[in-house]
Amino acid sequence: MTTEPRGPVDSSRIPRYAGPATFARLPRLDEVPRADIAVVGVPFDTGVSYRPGARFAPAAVREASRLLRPYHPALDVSPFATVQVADAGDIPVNPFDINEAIETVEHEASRLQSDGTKLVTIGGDHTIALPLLRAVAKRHGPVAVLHFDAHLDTWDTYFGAEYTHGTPFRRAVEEGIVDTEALSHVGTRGPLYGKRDLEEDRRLGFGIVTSSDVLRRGVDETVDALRQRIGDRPLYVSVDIDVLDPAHAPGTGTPEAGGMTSRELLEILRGLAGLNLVGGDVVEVAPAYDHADITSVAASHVAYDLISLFTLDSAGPREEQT
Ligand SMILES: [Mn+2]
Repeated sequence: MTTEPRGPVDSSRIPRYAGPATFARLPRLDEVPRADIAVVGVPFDTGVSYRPGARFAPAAVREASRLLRPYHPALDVSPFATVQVADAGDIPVNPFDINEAIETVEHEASRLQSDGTKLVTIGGDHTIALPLLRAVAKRHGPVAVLHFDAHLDTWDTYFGAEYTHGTPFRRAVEEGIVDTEALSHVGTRGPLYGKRDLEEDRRLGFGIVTSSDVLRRGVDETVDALRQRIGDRPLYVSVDIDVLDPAHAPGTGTPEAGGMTSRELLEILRGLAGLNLVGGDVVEVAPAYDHADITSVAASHVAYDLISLFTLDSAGPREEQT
């Protein structure tokens, strides 16, 4: 690429709170020739089992992302100056037909990735992880999955429905689109229906780092274990914001006490630098239950860290950048 990436609106000239919101004030995808990384919203919450409202998350997270600044000191990278990052808007999905919505997400995510663009998706409820995984598996084959969540999301059905926000990772294993040697849940906690939930989850191939494991082992040991399991496989990172304690993410559909802090989550994400990241999402923000944008701010930082990790990957090792 000979042309410089087009960066965000200059916040030293136009205040951050002015104008319509795109993610981090980035250009829209239709304002640039192509993007290395695109942020896309999926305003969908028809798959939820408890509180609805995640359909409003893409708009809320874009608003909360106005304060993101262009340099990431912990990763020593300026993502928006290094590669072209753009906001691809929202994928318009049918709120009345889950199967059609899943097809639309798969189709649109595949289309957006067709020229090598990597996607950071803002949900939406967790149902959308299935079509997003299908789209990355089409390009990369079965992928390793790092799944941050209070819940397993490997249940079989709810009220007879196979496609819900509690079932995407079981469907993904059944469809053969994930690498069952490298599937991990992080931050799991809270009551289950029974011990069988854990047995079935293990049988599907998942390893679990619980919320209390993160507390007891700490971030570094957690990161080491995860990196060993992932190796150099193509990796998809799915972040259900309810992995955070309700103190750090009150605005979500199925809150559980005893969760990670936003600091722990961001530190673990930064520990993934250098891995072969091929896609990521942050889901389950439900703004109507939020207070002072706590949850949307956390989600905007998760998306920013995913973008920064992609940038390090695209730009090569850090020492080669200058
Ligand atoms: Mn989930």
